[in-house]
Amino acid sequence: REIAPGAVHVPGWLTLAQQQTLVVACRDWARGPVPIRHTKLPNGGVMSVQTVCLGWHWQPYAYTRTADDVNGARVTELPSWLVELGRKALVAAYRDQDPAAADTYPPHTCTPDTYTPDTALINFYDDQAKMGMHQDKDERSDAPVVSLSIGDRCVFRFGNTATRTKPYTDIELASGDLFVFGGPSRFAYHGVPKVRPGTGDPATGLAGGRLNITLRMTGLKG
Ligand code: MD3
Ligand code: FE
Repeated sequence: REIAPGAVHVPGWLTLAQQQTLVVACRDWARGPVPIRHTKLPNGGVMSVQTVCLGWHWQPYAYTRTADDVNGARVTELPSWLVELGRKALVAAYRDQDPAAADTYPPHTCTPDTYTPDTALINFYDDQAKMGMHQDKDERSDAPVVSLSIGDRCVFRFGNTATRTKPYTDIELASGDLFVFGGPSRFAYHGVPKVRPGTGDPATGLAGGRLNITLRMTGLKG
């Protein structure tokens, strides 16, 4: 389950009830005050993924408190229950995997007890949506990123820190999966080359697209 140093995949970590709670919450956050939207990039591009943020608004390529590229509204607060979930995610991915190497990632700057994510980026993928290879480097912190996947499966591409091309590893992410990216993997290139339409379970209300929630520490104040 350790894909690379600091990059740990925990399949099926979220319970069905947690996934359903997150879907309901995401539907609510997507309505506003800042509605979910296809982010416009400064180069004129438009992302195929739709995104809504909590805590801080990701406005490519900076974090702000108000969504000046959407409607100017202040973003929804990050609820404390998501901060708690992020800490439990670090325990599951790092401490529980290898108690001897407990709290190795990132090197002692952040343990599950001090991990305090201040932003969540919620991405919705329809059948055609993709995310190109990129690094997440708008945060002023090397604390781990926690990723939660819900709904349709996808191919997640985990690369290297030097280039957006090979070598990379393709991994299937399914509903309920946790992935944590810390330490040497925090600034690796990654992307989502394809979703697998129709692979979510309609019986549980988890069909019709893919949700990914990432928890991050921006390192910003105010
Ligand atoms: C590895 N999201 O929001 S989650 C993103 O599935 C993003 O929506 C993808 O990439 C998605 O920036 C991938 C996995 C992920 C998230 C953040 C990372 C992997 C990461 C940050 C550093 C390294
Ligand atoms: Fe990313």
